[in-house]
Amino acid sequence: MSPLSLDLSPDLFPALTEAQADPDGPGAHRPALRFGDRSLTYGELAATASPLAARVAEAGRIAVWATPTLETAVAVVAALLAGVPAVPLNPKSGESELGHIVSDSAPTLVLAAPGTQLPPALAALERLDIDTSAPTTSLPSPGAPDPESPALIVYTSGTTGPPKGAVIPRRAIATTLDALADAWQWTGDDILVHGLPLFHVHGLILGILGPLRRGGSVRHLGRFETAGVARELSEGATMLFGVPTMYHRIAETLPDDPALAKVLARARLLVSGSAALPVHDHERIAQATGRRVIERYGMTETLMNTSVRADGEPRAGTVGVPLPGVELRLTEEDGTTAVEAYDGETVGEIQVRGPNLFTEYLNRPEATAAAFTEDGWFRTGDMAVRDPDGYVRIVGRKATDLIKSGGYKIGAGEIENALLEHPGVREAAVTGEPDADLGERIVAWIVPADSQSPPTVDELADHVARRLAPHKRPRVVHHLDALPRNDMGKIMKRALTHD
Ligand code: MCA
Ligand code: AMP
Repeated sequence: MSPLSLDLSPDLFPALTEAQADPDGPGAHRPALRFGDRSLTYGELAATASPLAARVAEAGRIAVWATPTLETAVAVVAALLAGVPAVPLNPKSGESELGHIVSDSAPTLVLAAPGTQLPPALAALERLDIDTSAPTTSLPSPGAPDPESPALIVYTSGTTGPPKGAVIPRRAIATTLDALADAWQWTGDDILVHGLPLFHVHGLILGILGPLRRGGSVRHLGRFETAGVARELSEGATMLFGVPTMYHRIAETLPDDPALAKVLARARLLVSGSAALPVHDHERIAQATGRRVIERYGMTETLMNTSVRADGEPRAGTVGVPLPGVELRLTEEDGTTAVEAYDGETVGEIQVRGPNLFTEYLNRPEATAAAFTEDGWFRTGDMAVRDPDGYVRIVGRKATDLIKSGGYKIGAGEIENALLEHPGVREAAVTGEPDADLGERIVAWIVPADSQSPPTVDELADHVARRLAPHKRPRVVHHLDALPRNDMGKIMKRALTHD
């Protein structure tokens, strides 16, 4: 592992500061962001984001309607320049999820692209349109914020109850991005392409703030499509970020698309994360392109923990080695005794410590305390083994009630609660089952209120999508006469199998 000097400087975007100081200099003309046919150079981004930063500087906390657009990137940069914490909202969130996030995070303002219609759950908030069209001269940024101050509050699902807001300080963003720069030899010359959503760590922090911190650029596809990936890589993009579902779709497309294989072969780095990349997809891509996808492992609460390094061996099925500055250990069942073995077979829970960690779950001191050991290690809940050379292989998860579908973390409990609010459902249990495209798909097991006319899968999918979010909708529904329960009345999910 190479040494890394951790830059805790509050200036998250030196290239932007430089463009602001010298609006006619060469740095100001470098491309920063591109979404479809709309783009901003560093000079234009500084000129667009700094007046917005001045407008929001007095807000306690802001929400950003995080559509996959230029506006979202500008709004988040403005919040960071102003030192005002931003809560990115999934624009497909349903009423109950949005209502929870807004009442929990209590933003004073919501920033949205002009013309976007906002749902009733946001009606009580003052709205500010994000204007990217008419850059004026940039204004000086407000004072340098404390590195420990909150930068983003990102909502993430747990096994039960509604999502929790992970408070991510500026220090964690700066250090994780610099650690990745070290591991991936990521520089300002890189051009990143991706089509990830902008309300989670992967798409927003790595995919937008990452290139901006390096002084490089990002081209966002609006939505993921293999044709868009091929086009951008053929027009100069050097890196691709995606979740395994995206690489699965690439692997499926490759046999019929030699042009895609050609441009992937030329890319500097193909990176997968947010869930395990199946070895079969890894190998299919390697075979068709001669290139291996590298995996990195992270979490909303910890940002990035490990990665295969650009100068390391990209071994299928592993997430590489701890990033510079990150301490990682495996622990035994008791959660405190460290596993010393590097034998590729002794399983332990991954715990991490380092400047990449979040500060707390907003308004949830008990949940925050429970997430850490007494000596400050964060319990990830991920189970892994370590190879003799230190490579980490994730082999499972402690909680069976967490489902990773399309790279999204989804709690079984929140879907069960939503299903129980449907008049046609008397009892409900939710599990995940393997899915070649999504990794896991959500399965609902329900006892209908009326066995003669049970609700259909579409009805329940719509119900969950409207309340929570479309990616949380069940894809399969089984009807049962009763749920299997133990003597204590607890649902035995392991007994839920087909037929
Ligand atoms: C379908 N749709 C519906 C319904 N059915 N909408 C409302 N009600 C319904 N009943 C819509 C969907 O909203 C979507 O709309 C379209 O139909 C297709 O949906 P679906 O098949 O579910 O998904 P997909 O579009 O095929 O999505 C696959 C995907 C997506 C693109 C891979 O899952 C994705 O973007 N995943 C990324 C997750 C991610 O970024 N995770 C990072 C968190 P429309 O077509 O309009 O969209 S993890 C993280 O950050 C940590 C730190 C880490 O390590 O990275
Ligand atoms: P989230 O809470 O949505 O940020 O998701 C974090 C979780 O995603 C981790 O705890 C892991 O279970 C999973 N994850 C992220 N990256 C990887 C990876 N490369 N391989 C396997 N699992 C991953």
